Amino acid sequence: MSDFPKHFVWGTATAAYQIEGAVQQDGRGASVWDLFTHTPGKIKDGSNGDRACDHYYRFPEDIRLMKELGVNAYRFSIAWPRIQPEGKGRVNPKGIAFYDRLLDGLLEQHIDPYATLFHWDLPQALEDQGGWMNRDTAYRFAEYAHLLADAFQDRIKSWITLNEPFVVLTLGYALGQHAPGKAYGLQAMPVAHHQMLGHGLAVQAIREISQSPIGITHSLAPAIPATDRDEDIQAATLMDEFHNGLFLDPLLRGQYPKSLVALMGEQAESFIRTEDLSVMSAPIDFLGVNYYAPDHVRANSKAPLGLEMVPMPDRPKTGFGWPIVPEGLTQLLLDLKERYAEKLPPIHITENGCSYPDLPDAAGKIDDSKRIEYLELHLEALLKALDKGVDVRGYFCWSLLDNFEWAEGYTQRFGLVHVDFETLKRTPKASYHWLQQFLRGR
Ligand code: GCO
Repeated sequence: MSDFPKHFVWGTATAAYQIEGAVQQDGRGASVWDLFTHTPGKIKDGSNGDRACDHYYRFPEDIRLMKELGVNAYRFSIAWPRIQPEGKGRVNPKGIAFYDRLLDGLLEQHIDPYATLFHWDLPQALEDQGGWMNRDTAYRFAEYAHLLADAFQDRIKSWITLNEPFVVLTLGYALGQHAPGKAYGLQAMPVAHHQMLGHGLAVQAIREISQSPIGITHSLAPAIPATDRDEDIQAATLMDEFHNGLFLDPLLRGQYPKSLVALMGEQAESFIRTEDLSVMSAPIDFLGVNYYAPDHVRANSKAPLGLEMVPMPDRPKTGFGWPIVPEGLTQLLLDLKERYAEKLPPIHITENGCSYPDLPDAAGKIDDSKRIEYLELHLEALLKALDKGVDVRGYFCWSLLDNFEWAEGYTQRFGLVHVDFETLKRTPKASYHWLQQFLRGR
């Protein structure tokens, strides 16, 4: 093949809380990230998403940037608290109206909307009832999905139910580093199960109304042992099952990895019901894969799961300190193909990108050559997987805009477009122009 297929999907990705701002405008309810970011000490630079990129008001300019970039798709997320301020019941018409306008703007420019229904901004009112620790939230999520399908029908060209339930489990409920800031450790496992149950119920709810493809986005990574010692190899195997298998096995096989059922122990009986696994494994049309870097794993008997993530000393790093390992993307995709074979649906890379402290020079230009190199290397790695028969249909660069990077606040910049968070001025970086040129040929 040695080039991307003619009808390959090229997009950029964002998320509501990271770019929209307008957190108290037009009837939006509070999300767990509103409370978390306004709790002192939670965010590295003490910032929040109250204004972010002001995308709620500036989305026409951002659509123009996508159009000029030459992408044919845009992955964004719908803020649940804009649609149902209490997470259930009452629907906020101004919330529906905002996404109506956004969809119209995208469709006018022939940019296919890929909508993520949950990208971490759970309505606080649901968290007050236990959030994803509470099985009821799965059913509230399905109701929310159903009303979105009813409101937007097939103007949403692809539905993505959840974004990265692994990160919600680990950072949101096990370690407390993300909203809602719970540190339940391994007692947080119901969060994994209830999110995947919500996914399965939402697939059923959407399919009652919409014919558009439905998928889910997972953060996935190959697990690399830090040394060839047996204990590190075993630790990497466990990390692979915890990071990848915990979500992909129920989704694609209708069962949990045996090692994790043992790990969950008795608590598993308290939240896993037999019929749940068949709901979770409802056939999907695509699997969204977010890839940034591998998991580099070492055994540590004192750590939870008996393992820890360690730096990769011999690899270049991004501005975020993440190792640059493009071959990890090829390996991940080949592993998925081998493990799940005919159960593996087509794949979209729904996020890939890097953070660097990009600032304009005296002439106002931003020469982010390292981002260009990162993207080139990862697209080459992606092409290697396609050449070996992995069915990848699309690639979404994270991110269109510099934005609110969760617990890092505005200290990390992932955008193809620089945002001055004082003036909100958008400035396309060199990587934007590079990608524009790359897409022109396609
Ligand atoms: C994620 C989230 C994004 C992040 C991006 C950079 O994958 O963690 O989907 O919201 O901002 O990945 O960390």
